[in-house]
Amino acid sequence: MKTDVDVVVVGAGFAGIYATHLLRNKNGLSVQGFEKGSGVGGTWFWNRYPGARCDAESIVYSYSFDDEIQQEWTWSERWATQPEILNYANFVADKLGVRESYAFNTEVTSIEWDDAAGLWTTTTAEGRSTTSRFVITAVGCLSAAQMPQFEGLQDFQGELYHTGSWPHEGVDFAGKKVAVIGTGSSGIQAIPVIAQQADQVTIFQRTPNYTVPARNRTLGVDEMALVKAVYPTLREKLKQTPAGVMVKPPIGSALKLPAEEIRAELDSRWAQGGPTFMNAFTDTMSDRQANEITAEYVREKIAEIVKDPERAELITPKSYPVGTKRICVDTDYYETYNRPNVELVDVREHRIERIGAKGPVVNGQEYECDILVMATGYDAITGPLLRLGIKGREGLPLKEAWDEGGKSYLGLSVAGFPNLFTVTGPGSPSVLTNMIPSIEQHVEWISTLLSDLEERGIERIEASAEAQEEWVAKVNAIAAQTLYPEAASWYMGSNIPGKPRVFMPYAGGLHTYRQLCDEIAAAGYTGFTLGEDAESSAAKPLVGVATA
Ligand code: N01
Repeated sequence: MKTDVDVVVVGAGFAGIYATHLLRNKNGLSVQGFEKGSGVGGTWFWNRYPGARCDAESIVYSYSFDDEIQQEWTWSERWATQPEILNYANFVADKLGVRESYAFNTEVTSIEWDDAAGLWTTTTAEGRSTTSRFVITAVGCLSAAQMPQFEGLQDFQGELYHTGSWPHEGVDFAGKKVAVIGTGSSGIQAIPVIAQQADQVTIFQRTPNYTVPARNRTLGVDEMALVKAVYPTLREKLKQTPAGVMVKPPIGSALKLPAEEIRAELDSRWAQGGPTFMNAFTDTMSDRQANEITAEYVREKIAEIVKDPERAELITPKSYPVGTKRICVDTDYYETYNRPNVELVDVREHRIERIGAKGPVVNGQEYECDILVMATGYDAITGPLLRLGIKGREGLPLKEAWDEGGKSYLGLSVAGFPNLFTVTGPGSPSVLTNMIPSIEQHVEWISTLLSDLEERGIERIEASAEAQEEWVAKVNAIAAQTLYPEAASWYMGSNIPGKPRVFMPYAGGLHTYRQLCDEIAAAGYTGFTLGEDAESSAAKPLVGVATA
């Protein structure tokens, strides 16, 4: 069956840019990309809030597939700012010439599989339809912003913003009263910067968070030159790591080491800055008692930094193990609570009742503000995919297939949805790793798969329901060996009312996962049904398969 293009790619973030490039230039396929924003960059296109930075070091939060790109681009800071990362995405997109394959300002509203014809039809908000043999979703894990449905929100008279959809022209906080709801990574990065500019900042905190100092600094030209000289070897080494980042290895079990060695290690990592703090010991993420040692260290730091003991107590996390909600990386977050223009409203016991015309209302009090910032997070990992209106075989909506949580084989492919690939989908390492190496691994694997199919004259591929069930069980079993399920986090879907509570990412490490994916490919794509087999599986009823 003739289609408009070979492949539709949804999203022009780092995954979309690379997928479009590789499929066009290596596989020789025709590609139509769709992107809701007016430009490339994905998360870095939307998250323009003040203080937005990456929490993976810039020298490794970048593509490795093209030495020319990594030699030409020079990072200026240890943790790159949002504008610098967005410039980088634009630089790469221009260099690879991928922009011409995209329709920007174009929202995809449905993607439907026609089983008889063996093709996907992607439809946009404007009603444009495009048929393709394959669809690749490159929509990111944290792109479906979560705006809580507070009563009265629509009647708020001030300016309202979500960190994940920040105005391009910026926001002027000077002389303003600002309310911030949310103290996750976004709130923790934005609050110190807003507090420096605004007259008054009122922070509404439901759950206190653990955060480690970034210790940001500029990267010298000489330092960058040294990195560039070793880039090829460095990138190869990173492929053998669980998270695709450089981390100092753990020094041993926190339960077995002497107290002074533990202290010295945590002091050293706290002074060094960044999330490597969490890698001090082998058992921090698997043993509650071991975890408590690192958690208690952060609590002591809060008590040291925050001058008002009552306030320090309120912002001290105690109800969940450190690291089970993603560890935050900040510049002067705890210090900001010493500022006279910062007020803290604890909304653990008394929740935000509603948003009044002048501001949030808690326990009967309306907190007046000119600007209300929602740093309230995302419907993570599955959310961006569910918003695409995907329907697979027999018209099965993805939403139904996932009514018990995001089930997928390898985080790449969903039973009942042939020829559809989900870059960094649920059940893949994704958010537990440096996203760019994870994206590269997925895109390269898909590209190899498509050329293998081409070579063998196979037109259809689909994850088998059995392989998917086994993979989901494996992902759950690995998560169960960790402390992650103990927190009500977005990893678990706990931040979204009604969302099934399932730990979504694969916690076995990117290196292990990469090897598994390679073995599956080498064995002829075990766990997938190919060609005729996939077609005959079309006859099998889907009910109780995809949702089993
Ligand atoms: O979102 P979050 P985020 N009433 O879900 C609160 C990545 N990221 O945008 O914890 C009151 O973590 C909510 O409270 P609670 C990174 O992976 C990376 O900050 O649910 N409060 C929480 O405090 C990160 O983990 C970078 O009780 C409400 C906050 O809003 C992920 O994105 C920077 C509420 C949401 O925190 C998400 O971070 C930024 C309500 N009704 C983001 N609803 C870096 O690279 C929600 N909250 C550094």
